[in-house]
Amino acid sequence: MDATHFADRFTTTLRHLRGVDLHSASDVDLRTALAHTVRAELIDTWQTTHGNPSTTPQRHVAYLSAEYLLGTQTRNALLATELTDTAREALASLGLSLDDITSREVEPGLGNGGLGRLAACFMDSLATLEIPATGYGIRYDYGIFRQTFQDGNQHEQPDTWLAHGSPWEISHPERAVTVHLGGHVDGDNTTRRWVPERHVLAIPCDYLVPGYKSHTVNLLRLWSARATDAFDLTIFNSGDYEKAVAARTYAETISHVLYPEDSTPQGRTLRLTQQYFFAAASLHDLLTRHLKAGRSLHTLPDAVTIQLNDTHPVIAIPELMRLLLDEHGLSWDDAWHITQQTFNYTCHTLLPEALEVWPLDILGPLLPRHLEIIFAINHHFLDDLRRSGADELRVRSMSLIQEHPVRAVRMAHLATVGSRTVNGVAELHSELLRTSVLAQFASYWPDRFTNVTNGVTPRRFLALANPELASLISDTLNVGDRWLKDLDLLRGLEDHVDDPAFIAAFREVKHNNKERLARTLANRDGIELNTNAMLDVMVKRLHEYKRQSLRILHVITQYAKMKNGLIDLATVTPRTVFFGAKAAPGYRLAKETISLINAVATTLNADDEIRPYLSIAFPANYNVTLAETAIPAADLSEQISLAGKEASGTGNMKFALNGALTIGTLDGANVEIRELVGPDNFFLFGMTEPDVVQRQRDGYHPHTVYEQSADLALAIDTISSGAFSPSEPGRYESLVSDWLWNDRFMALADYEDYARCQEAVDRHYANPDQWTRSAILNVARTGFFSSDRSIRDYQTRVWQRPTK
Ligand code: F58
Repeated sequence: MDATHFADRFTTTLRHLRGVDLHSASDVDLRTALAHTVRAELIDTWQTTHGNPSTTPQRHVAYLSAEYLLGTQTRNALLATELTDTAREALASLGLSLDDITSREVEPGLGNGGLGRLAACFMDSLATLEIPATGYGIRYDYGIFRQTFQDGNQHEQPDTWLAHGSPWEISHPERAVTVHLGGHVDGDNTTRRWVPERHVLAIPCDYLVPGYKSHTVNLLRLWSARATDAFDLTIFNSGDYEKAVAARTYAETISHVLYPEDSTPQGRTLRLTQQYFFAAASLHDLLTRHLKAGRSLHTLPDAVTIQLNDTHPVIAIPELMRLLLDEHGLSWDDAWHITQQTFNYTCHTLLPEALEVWPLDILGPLLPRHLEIIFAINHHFLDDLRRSGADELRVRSMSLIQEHPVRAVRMAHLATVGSRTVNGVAELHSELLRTSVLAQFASYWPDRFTNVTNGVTPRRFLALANPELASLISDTLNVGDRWLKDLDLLRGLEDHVDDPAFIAAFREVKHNNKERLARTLANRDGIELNTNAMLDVMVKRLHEYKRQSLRILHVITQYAKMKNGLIDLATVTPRTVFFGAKAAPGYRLAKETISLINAVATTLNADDEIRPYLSIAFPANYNVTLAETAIPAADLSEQISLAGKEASGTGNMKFALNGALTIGTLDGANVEIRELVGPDNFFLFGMTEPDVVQRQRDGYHPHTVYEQSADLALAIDTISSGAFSPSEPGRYESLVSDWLWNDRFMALADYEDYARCQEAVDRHYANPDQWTRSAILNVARTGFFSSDRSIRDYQTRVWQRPTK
């Protein structure tokens, strides 16, 4: 398509779809028409990809995830279809700017953080690698809350991403699937029949997922809940209008809002309803397609492989069993074989409190037949276990049912028993799954466990986010943009690490990215960014284990020393410390940490003497769109979780790929990043995972650490003195006392080593050639972290394994 053709289609779409002409078009009209113009291209490709599933030789991948943190769509679709320049030229010929139109696009924030963003990267890579796949999830009316700060405290506003419609969505109410809930189970020992009490409709809302320069467009199918008409009508006829409205409300509540949790599941009925709602609708979709293609249910595992993104969709395991047993009349053994060979489970955590359990008194009333099936699965499993010689202690600890503090289903156990493969998301994480979290399962089924280290899509996080670096890479490597599909080619940059012209160009790109971030922050937040300072960035959900507290304590020490004349300002490497973080609404300590960071920011940024050397930028509402501007501008990437707690991290990979150096612990994928970039190009500090275990065994007393570290004490005492809360000196007492007497994630224990390591960062930065060299080597050596590589690993280690 050339620019004239594009412009023509665009203006026609504007007229026919929005009923306006160029002169009367609003921002929303322009955005919508642009999206539809590009979407039309994708639909043509999509029809060839999904034309006839029965001729597809590869297993179809079904990715089940309660979250997809997509980011904006238009620029990505233009990139994938190679229409960016065409669109730019076309719009310019109409007196419009592509960048203006796309910069106002609203991102669908249908995820909390890393897990949801990973799902989005994987969808991109599946399509790019031309693997037939469908992503299934929930179309929340409201995504992750919009964060605002009032007096430095986090407030949550509803995320109204659908206010002006969603031009990328194709909704099919006529293809609604009915999902059943509640009720009871009838029948005798041999035939069981679920008699549900309620019925809701699941409406498929489809998003096209284009592969980059590929012939594949996959589908992301998000389910939206609606009341069934039949249900409404019965009640309407009885004249009870309030009850009818209540039924509608009940149904529509299911997909109304994303739970803004980060790692502690809250065990609410609505959450389980959401999980079952999308798992059931997705399985219905998969089975219908399978049967329509004339295939037998016995061949399901050969045709389809289902990847469970954490335990949120794991209720699909008993649901498939129910369909096979109750609806299709298969024997238990056949149904179990099919089920167990179809599912695979990815675990994303190491925190015990993040492992989902569903109390029987929630699960039973909502899904009575599923609970029976879970008991039966457990019965068979525990029998086998006993036959293998396991003692009762082992049997109890591996059971799918926990007895204390309340009887509940352990979803990670159900997932492990019901899946062909279980994987962790980084080498260290997978190892810790095998040796601690799921150790007993790993010794029982050693072959079931594997690792697939996470990755990120270079299309969004390099080509779109960092166009200047992308074109520098293309110019330097001389392979066009082939590297975007084969990220290991970045290795070729190592040949240029001593080339002065390349070094200068690389440095200029980084500086331009800082200028771009500065413009964004000025417009978006009214924040002024010093583009001549080192940009030190910590962006991620706020959680104790990630240790934003460690970062802010060190900033406070530096500030206090500068104020007290303990640091000669003339020797200081100027830094801006950038934070982006949302806290779960009910997470008190996390919200206090946000308040503290904002208070310190206010104090530092208002101090004319200090600000040129040390300042804080903490824009509210960090999201994918802001990440795309912040990450390319960063010099230093803070990945400072307590070793053994961050499953992988994916932000860490995005920073390294964009030429930031990492200061980090040996945790998650940091371990692999450091191995690849080399110890000279990575700032390592802190306890290792075995150190942590040992220290906890020996008895950890944070107050003693405080007494022994003058610098740490200086930071904590400065807070306690009310330096950041003059009208209320005791404002941060709860944080301080938690550090001194609890400090579950041992921020204090790692403080001294962290401070030492930050000095090494300053020294390295003081030598720009040395720093840039390290930054280039980070880019050159981290091609491994493309999500294309992750997906290839899933193909060979998980999806293409022969069925047994
Ligand atoms: C994250 N988990 C891990 N969970 O923390 C991170 O290390 C990893 O890189 C990433 O997954 C991808 O594997 C995560 O983001 C959630 O957000 C859940 C949302 C639903 C409630 C429980 C936490």
